[in-house]
Amino acid sequence: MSDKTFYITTPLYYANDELHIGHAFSTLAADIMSRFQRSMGRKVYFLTGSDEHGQKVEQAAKAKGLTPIEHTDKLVAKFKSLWTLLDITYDDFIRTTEERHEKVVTYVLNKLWEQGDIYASEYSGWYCTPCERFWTEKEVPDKICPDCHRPVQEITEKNYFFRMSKYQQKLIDHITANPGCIKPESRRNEVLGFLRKPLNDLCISRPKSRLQWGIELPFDKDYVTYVWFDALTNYISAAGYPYDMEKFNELWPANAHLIGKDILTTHAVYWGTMLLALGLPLPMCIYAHGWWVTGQGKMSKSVGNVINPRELVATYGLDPFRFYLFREMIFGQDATYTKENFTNRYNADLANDYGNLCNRMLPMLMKNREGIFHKTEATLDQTKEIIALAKQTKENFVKGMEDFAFNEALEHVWTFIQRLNKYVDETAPWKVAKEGNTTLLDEIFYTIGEAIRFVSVLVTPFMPNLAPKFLAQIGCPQSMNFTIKDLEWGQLPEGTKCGEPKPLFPRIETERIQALKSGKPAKQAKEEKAPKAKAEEVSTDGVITFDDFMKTELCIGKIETAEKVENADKLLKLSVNIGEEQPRTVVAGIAAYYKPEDIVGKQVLMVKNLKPAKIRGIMSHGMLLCAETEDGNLALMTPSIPAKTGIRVH
Ligand code: ME8
Repeated sequence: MSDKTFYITTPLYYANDELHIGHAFSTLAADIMSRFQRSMGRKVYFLTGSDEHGQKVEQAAKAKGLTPIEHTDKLVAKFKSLWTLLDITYDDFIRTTEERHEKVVTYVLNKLWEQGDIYASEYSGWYCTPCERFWTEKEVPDKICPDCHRPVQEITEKNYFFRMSKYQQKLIDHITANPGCIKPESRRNEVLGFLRKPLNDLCISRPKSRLQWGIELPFDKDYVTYVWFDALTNYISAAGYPYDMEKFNELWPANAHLIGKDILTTHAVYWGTMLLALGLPLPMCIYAHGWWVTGQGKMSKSVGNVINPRELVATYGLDPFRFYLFREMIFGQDATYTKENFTNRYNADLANDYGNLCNRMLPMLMKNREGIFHKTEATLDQTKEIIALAKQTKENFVKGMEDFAFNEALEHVWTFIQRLNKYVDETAPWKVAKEGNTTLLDEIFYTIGEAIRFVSVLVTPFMPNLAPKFLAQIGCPQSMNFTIKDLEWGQLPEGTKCGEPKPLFPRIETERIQALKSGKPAKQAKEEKAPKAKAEEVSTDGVITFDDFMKTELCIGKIETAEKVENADKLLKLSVNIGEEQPRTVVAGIAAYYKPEDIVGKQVLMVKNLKPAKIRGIMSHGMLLCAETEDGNLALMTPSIPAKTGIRVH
């Protein structure tokens, strides 16, 4: 790993409107990567900012009765307050209206003008005002903008052009020789495909008669600079070019420009050729991630399907929000946000898997070993397996992160957490405590404690507030300041005393759980305020007769098959053998707690004579009995020893 400062950037978001989770996602990706790199011992420079010139901003300000700068000042304050809320650790926030930026744009324009890479020409084309771009006759046969689908107008005017075409072959050669320079691979292929056609030169000016709000061209006072030419330059202006070359040489080339796939061409082609013309190295990697979409496609204000990050943070907390976005999206592909899917992720991964580990172990440690971890030799095969897996998990996590595969990195950690929960089941420390085998008990506790430390250090870039709280719960002093780089098994000191156990991820109560608790189907449980009872059959204190009870036929069933129900994260479709000719199909809301492969073969208690009901198009006939566990999980009721399948339960 080189000593160069890891320089990472986000797009400069348009200061024309407020930000949504799509923008938050790009900035969080850069934040998580920055935190990870710092934890790997590297120096980091993390740049974000605001794109403040151009027609979109000018129009948005006008609509509000403000001057452009009054308008952008207000929005920039909102951008910054969102980044504070999301705990974004940027090193620099650049505004394209700042003098330090404007003077670099002027420098670049002058340099390219003087070297002949910018020229004036009469231009006639079809202009789209909202997109601020020209289209050729061929590109708009129906006179509708291919991007925003609004009408375009024919305009003929003198403009200034950057000789993008001159650098086309150089750019192709660079992208071909550097496979990692545009990621993922599919986006690199997209750019190479685009470059197969001859590139037009880029119109980099706008006459002031049409647009006032921009950086004036140094060689023609009647024009301002095209907003993309201006904005892209931020990546070098913030890095010190050309006035602080010491800083610039430490930072440039950028390690990563994180962007969404919508602005790939501007970054890979416009920016790439601009840098080639300036004689500067190209960024090491442009990473174009996918979009967050809702049921109605890509989020946009005009469609009205925008998810506000502030609301999600207020509802679920910051760290679960940060975690969800990266666990759910395969970086590079699109992902769909739904409330249901958020709740399921939270309950399954955070409340159950991660939160549970601490909640299960710490009270036992306090009860049996006065809350103290003792370092012992690893004697059990399972302990040795956990230690080996911890090391492997760190390696896989680091590899995933270095490759921007955030979700893969997290996947490795969660596989480890799930193995740990099994370790607790297999080693059954509550039994070992009863037998009085304190050496073995210490081995088990230390293994779990050390594993929680491993997990918490790894996930700190994603959950910078709660992961350290897990470390505090197992007693790690803050001063130990564990880093991913130095993470080794066995660093939890002998004699560490655990802190106060507190559930850090309280379960989100879904309608289904409320229904399970109340014993009513979800819809009914929601609709019914008070259970209806027949006065003549049920006494006023809720006591039922033997005959009433006997109306409910309970039996032992054996789960033969289990599979997830498509598009329903909470449901499993089970076929349950209850000794009848055909197994029963039962749809159960347990997918957040049980994986299909874990419950096949299990015996369960089932209500046999429940009226069949259609759930998600599947006829479900029967209901499994479940109970909430002390730590907020859901336990399927099973016989304590194998019983006869199909037998009635009294
Ligand atoms: O394009 N899902 O600014 P912008 C994921 N000013 N990411 C999304 C998203 C979504 N639904 N919506 C937006 C601009 N983004 C220019 C950039 S850079 C020199 C100039 C993110 O405010 C994503 O990173 O329209 C996308 O590329 C960016 O916001 C666009 O932000």
